[in-house]
Amino acid sequence: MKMILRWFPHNDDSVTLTQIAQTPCITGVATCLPKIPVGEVWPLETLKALKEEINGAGLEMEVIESVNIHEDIKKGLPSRDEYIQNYIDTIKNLSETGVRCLCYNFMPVMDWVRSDLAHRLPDGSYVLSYRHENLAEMTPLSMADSMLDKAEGFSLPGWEPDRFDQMAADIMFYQDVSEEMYWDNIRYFLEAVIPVAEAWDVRMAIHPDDPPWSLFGLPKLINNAENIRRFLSIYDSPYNGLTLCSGSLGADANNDVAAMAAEFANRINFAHLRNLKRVSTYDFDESAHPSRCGDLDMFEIVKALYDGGFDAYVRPDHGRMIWGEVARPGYGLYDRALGACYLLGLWEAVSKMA
Ligand code: DNO
Repeated sequence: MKMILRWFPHNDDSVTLTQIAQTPCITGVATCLPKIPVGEVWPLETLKALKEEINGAGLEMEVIESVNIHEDIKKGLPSRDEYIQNYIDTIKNLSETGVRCLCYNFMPVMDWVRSDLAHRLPDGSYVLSYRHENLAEMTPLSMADSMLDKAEGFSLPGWEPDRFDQMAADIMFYQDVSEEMYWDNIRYFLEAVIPVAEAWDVRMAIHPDDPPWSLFGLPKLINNAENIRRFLSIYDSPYNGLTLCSGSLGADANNDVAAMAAEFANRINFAHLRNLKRVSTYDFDESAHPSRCGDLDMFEIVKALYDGGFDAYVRPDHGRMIWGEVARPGYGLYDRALGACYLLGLWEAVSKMA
């Protein structure tokens, strides 16, 4: 198991590589090139320069989060072949730079969603929170505005401004896309891309839908054990794997995240481990990582991974904003560093108990 932290390049992060390297037992970062428009090939030279910078700080660049998928691929349009070819070329460039794991998602139109990126808890810390009714009342544009409004001037992964103009039209488009049609589009992508990932030794790791239920009538498919089973069986290869995101899946109380960790352990190529507190069926606040701070039993999840033979990348996920830190929501240093140490402690405990 390798413990890593997410980091954004090109002066778009309040956290430095040196700070990450000084955090105990962190071996590398999960990073990205957010300025490259979705659908274009990630250039080898840019990747090499990024790797050099990261390696220079004593850290590895083995994980990319994320290469986003062009909407035409998700929509199943004829132009998808061109974008799939670009995705394939990007995978080859990533491989040549030493990347071994690629986290991505297949969420239509928008990536993760929250109604408040700075929800104040009684202890004065700030967390990401989700209130379903507040979101249902918003338009996609007002939602994007409210997300960016609290981003402290940093870019928000998955909320790149170049998506905004198209959002309303894209949402309309998907009203006629059935879940089975969307499964077909996923299959088409996997059948083209996974053989290349195998040949170039880059393990793909699909991120679950966050939240794991539908909003604006959009298809959401990577959201529970049954659908993940189906997804993994579409292309039965360790290179067609999962990012087990405990916080995304765990927002739905029907999802037993530890059971999923146990069942899918040998197909989990990346784990995002964080906790949350459910407020009602479709409402939740993110929380500090330890089990007693939220509704998820982090010990059971880590134990299930360990017992299942999991041997890939883990990162703490969104942290709270604490100790007066100003950072991209969810991605400050302090609470994620606390989370990493806690998760490393759990891992050491379960491995010594085994
Ligand atoms: C949010 C992240 C997501 C994730 C993508 C993966 O903070 O977990 O943006 O990186 O969904 O493609």
